[in-house]
Amino acid sequence: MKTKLSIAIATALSLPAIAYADTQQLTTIVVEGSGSRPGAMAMAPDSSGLKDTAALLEKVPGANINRNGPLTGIPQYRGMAGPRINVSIDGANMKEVGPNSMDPSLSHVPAALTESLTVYRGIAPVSSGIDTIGGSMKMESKKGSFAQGDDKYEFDGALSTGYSSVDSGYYVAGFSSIANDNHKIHIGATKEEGNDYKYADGTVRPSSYDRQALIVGYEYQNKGHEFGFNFTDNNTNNTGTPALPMDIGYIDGGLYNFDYNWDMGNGYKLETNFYYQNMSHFMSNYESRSVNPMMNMYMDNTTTVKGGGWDIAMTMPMGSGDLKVGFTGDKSNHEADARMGNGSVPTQAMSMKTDVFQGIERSRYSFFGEWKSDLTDKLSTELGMRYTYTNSVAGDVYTDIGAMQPMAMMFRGQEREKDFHGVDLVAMLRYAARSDLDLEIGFARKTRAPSYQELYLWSPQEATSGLADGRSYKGNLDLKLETSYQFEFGADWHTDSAYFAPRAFYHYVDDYIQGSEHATLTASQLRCPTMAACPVLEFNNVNAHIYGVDLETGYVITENWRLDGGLNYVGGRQADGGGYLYRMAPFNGRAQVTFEHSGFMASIEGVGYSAQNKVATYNNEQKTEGYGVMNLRSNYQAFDGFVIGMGIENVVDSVNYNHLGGYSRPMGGGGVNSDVTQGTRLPMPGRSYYATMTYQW
Ligand SMILES: [Cu+2]
Repeated sequence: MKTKLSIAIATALSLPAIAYADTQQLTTIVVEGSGSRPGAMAMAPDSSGLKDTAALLEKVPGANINRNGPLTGIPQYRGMAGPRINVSIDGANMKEVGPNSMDPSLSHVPAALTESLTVYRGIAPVSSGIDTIGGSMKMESKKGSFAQGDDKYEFDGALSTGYSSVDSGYYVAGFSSIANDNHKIHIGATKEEGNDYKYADGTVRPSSYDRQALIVGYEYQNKGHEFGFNFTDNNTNNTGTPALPMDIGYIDGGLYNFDYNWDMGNGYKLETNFYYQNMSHFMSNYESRSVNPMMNMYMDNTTTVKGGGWDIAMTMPMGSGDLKVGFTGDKSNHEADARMGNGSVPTQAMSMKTDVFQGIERSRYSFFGEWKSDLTDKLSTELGMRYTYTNSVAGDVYTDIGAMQPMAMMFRGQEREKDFHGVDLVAMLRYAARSDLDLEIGFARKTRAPSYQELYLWSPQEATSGLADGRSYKGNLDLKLETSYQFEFGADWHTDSAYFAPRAFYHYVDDYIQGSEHATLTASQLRCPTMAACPVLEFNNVNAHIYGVDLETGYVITENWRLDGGLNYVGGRQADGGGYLYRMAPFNGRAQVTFEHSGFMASIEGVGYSAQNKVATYNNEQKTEGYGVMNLRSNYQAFDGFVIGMGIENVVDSVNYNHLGGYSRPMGGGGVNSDVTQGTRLPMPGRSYYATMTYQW
């Protein structure tokens, strides 16, 4: 695995790479699409980043996380999140088993088994996937490396463990691969467990977690042919999602990946990927939290997803550049069965049953062509086009609940098969203005078909891909697809000792899907999210602007000292005067000073978030105050391959509220209940001491 890390580092800046990258079993973050400078960085060990791969996104320009629980981090990129971002896991577009995104794709493989996380900065290329309206990310699990040369063997592996004090959490991870120059097998496993986390004024309940993961694979390479089979399995047990109305009981299941690549020479290359996934999930409002005695309603929901897909692409020389053409597609089936028990835990015999989602099938067939070329020695271009046909159907629904019968009847009588045709276009121009300055300009049109939740939520429910706004939603069978027109301008200045790469963007989104009150929807929800009643929202098409600036910068002061930082600003509002968009990352920045000397590294990191006062009115989004956090990190390579890491996060133990973290949904009042008042913003973890230990060979 050393080889792949070093490659990533070598393609990074002309700056000295962060040396601890090579000495730790760490995930590499690759920020792709920065013109001449595909940047890569390995992250310093940090307690959250070891647990949740999505946490690494806070360090990527323009990216952030909508956090609904310790393992439930939904990627946000420039104000868009959830189904608007294409996330691939080992080349597969995984489908979440939770209709409320309790298992975002990045939670499938823990950070300790993740080789790299790639984020396309700015406009994502059409070749990176379907539905890239908000961006595109790809994660690769660890797979080890082939031996170089005949009769050689390569034996890679790592053992690591870590502890964090704020949740008394630990993880253990093991990975091993053995290979010659043709064959390679690998296996890896992790176990992570932690209690409810603490903050200066108490404990957030439930926020404990418990996950085991397994990865196994075989790969073969010979004379330009590569074949791989990979299996990744996630087994999550009771894990809190305090920003949602229920918690994870379990998430179980795996992803099977097959890929075959053939490098035919002379610039011709075939890449194929096939995958299948089968997962099941249980969530409830009574296993990890207490049921509100005034409502006395016990609820659970069992869900499944079966899905699969393919990605076939061929690259060939064309004109002055390379043309890549491809055929991508997938199909997924979703079921969600809810049970309610009045005054007691529901059982098969004694409960009121409701099909929240029944017989959902969503299929996508998509073709693309992408041409990349150097036009002159200073000018290069990327032109792409993708056409996607999305077909979506839903079955009949059943409910035992009398009050919901008319809605079920109405849904059964409606045409539920929907077709969407989306055309994506990308045009980018990159210009090397000087040897140390690259400029980039880009235009795109990106589309996204409505999700099955947005279409088929037939009764007011909170199954909304993790919006966590406390509101019940109703689907809308008349939704149109979203179309975003995107403009991007970036500059990239880099010398031997410094870099500065700002980017500005403006997106106009036609038919942006968000909730709105509706005249015919007279039903109101009983709590939202406290005891106050409020109107149910319906998904509708509006128009929106999203705009902003993000930048990354760094400076190597001396051989031992370096400085890195970033700033992110995003704003979004409805074009038709309907107010601001929901859950937009506040203006934020980070700066880190790093000292390195012969195997020892120490850094001090400052993270600042400004207040978010530009909040959505349609769902009464709450404002959030600004905050600053200081983190101290260090690690030491005691001998070759053995590294100890230690640090303190939130050193001053301040109480901070993450605007992207949602409201506390469980009962408040302390004791077995949360110390956070129901319906108020969830505090972030307090001071945490952490330690990690890694041995790598
Ligand atoms: Cu769930």
